[in-house]
Order: sequence, then C-alpha cells, then structure tokens
Amino acid sequence: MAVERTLIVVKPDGVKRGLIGEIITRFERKGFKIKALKMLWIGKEQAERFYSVHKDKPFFNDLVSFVTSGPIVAMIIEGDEAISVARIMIGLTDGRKAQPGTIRGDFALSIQENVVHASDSKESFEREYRILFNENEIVGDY
Ligand code: FUP
Repeated sequence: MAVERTLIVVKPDGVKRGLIGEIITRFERKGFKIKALKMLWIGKEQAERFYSVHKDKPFFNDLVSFVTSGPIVAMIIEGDEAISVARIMIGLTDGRKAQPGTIRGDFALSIQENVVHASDSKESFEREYRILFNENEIVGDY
C-alpha cells in the first residue's frame, strides 16, 4: 500500500456550474482524506506557471484565459495510490471521450472546459501544489 497525495482542482466551469460539492463528495466517498482545501482566483502569471508544460501548445493562451476566468477550488487529497486513482476518477481529458461514471464523463462535453484537474504524476503534484498552496495550509494527520 502506497499512501500518496495528489492535487485536485475544480476549474472555473465546475465552480460556476455548482459542482464543487459533487466533486468533493466523490473523493471523500472513495475514501480519500482532504488535507487542504480552498477557493481562489488565480491570475495570469500563476496560471502560466501552473500550465507551463503546455506553453508551446496552440491551446495555451485559451487555457490560461479559461482557468483565470473565475474562481477555482483546490484541494490536496491523501490515500492509497491517490495519483493514479484520482486520474481514473476524473476520466480522459476530452469530456466527449471520457467514460460515464468518471467526473469528466458525467459532467463535461468539451476538452477545454473539463471541470476538474488532477496531477498526473508525483513530480507534477510536487510542482503544482506549491503554486496553489503554502505549506501551512496543509493539515497534519487526523
Ligand atoms: P489532463 O492532464 O487530462 O488535464 O490533460 P492535459 O495535461 O493534456 O491538458 C491540460 C489541460 O489543457 C486540459 F485539462 C484542457 C486543456 N487542453 C485543451 O484545451 N486542448 C487540448 O487539445 C488539450 C488540453
């Protein structure tokens, strides 16, 4: 058993559509512990850093505009194999191709406005959570 942490973000479309509770509930019911949770509205520079791996992609500017278009909800969850399990729970990037039963499969019909983000590796998590959280916002064991 490998207890891991991962970062989950409810994107601006998910927040505007009232899906915060639904998404938190899915991760809680699955058995993950929430170690940090907050709503924030990131700016252009923070968004560009968050998505820096995509800086040369044609969709980069649209992606940055979208993710700064409204508040987001960010959380750090913890549990067995959190990184790979969360990726299964969110589904494929394109909501039109994501399996029903996954978050994107149930709530998204777009590749850009796909409701939720989850770190895709330990390295991504380590880099991404530091962009959105300070260490003192993460709680200890409970
Ligand atoms: P994912 O890890 O599933 O969120 O997907 P990626 O890291 O490949 O892409 C990050 C975000 O870029 C996606 F959530 C949505 C956006 N994106 C586009 O807008 N267009 C694309 O063709 C691919 C990704």
